[in-house]
Amino acid sequence: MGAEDFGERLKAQALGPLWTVLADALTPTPRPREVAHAWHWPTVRPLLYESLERVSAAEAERRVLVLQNPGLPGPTACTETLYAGIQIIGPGEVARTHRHTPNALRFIMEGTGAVTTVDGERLVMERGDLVTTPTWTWHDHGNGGDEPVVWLDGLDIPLVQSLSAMFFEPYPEPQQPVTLPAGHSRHRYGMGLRPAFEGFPHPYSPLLSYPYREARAALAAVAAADRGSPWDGVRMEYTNPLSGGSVLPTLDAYLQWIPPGAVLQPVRRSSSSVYLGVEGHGVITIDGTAFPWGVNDVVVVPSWAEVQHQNPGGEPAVLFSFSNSPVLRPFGLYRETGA
Ligand code: GTQ
Repeated sequence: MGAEDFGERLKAQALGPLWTVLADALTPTPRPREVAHAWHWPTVRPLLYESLERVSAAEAERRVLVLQNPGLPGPTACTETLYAGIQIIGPGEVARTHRHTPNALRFIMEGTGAVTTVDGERLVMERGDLVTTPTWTWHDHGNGGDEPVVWLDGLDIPLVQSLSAMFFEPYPEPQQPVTLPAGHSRHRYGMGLRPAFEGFPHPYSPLLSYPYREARAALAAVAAADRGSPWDGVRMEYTNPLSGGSVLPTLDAYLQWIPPGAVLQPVRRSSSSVYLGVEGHGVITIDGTAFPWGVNDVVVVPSWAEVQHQNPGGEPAVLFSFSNSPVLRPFGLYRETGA
């Protein structure tokens, strides 16, 4: 009996020969199915505003255009582990309260007057602010202003799905009550102090909002004094003030300054990342393909792709980004070249 027959008899017993698949399983370097891709704001924006007319926030639960990676089959995958979407909420609308095991972060792209409430604390959302809704926290969004508000959502949905750890729960009311004073988490954890009378038992940052006014001022001040890294320029990480680690257990977030005229060095990382243009414009070259970006453009960088940043303009370029590196680091799976 031949090898073919042996293969069939193995298959019938839910067995398989490793020697025929080993080279595809244990590859020398990562082979992500996600591909590099850019979503340009002038293209996305009219479609997003069209969705405002086509579906209500109440019908949609969340009115979001998902950034679907062309290389991945799933409807909610930007990389094998990361989800990204652009959410719009109209004046007077509420995106009702729910909670889920995926962690979420939001970076406000345009509009003013929206708020997110997280476990009883109301957080204002202004352009450039980073607001987190960590795992299993109740959260709802509202827009009390008179214009639509738009933000980038970053979540770990594909990771949580692959681990079969998805849980979701709706809140009994559209909006949860605001039970905490304005500035609650900021006063407790955002002033270089922490409450000495209580611990914080969660695996995420107790700070839920990182205002752009402050982050931008810090970035500009550091960039005035330092060139930063050869690969990233002045890249500052949003941190958990209790641990110094990432803002969310599975997601880290950065604000990055690339000076006028800069051509940075190429780097590969075993994390995958999503970038958002915040100020100015630049070019991210990914495995030899140039992706020019402007304000509110989104660029996805696959795992182990070679990335190079340039700022051909005369103004500083500012990028927001998030990645899955916190999931890799504790297990010795994070690698980067050049470091
Ligand atoms: O705002 O809670 O883009 O639950 C995807 C899932 C946003 C949200 C998304 C969500 C949310």
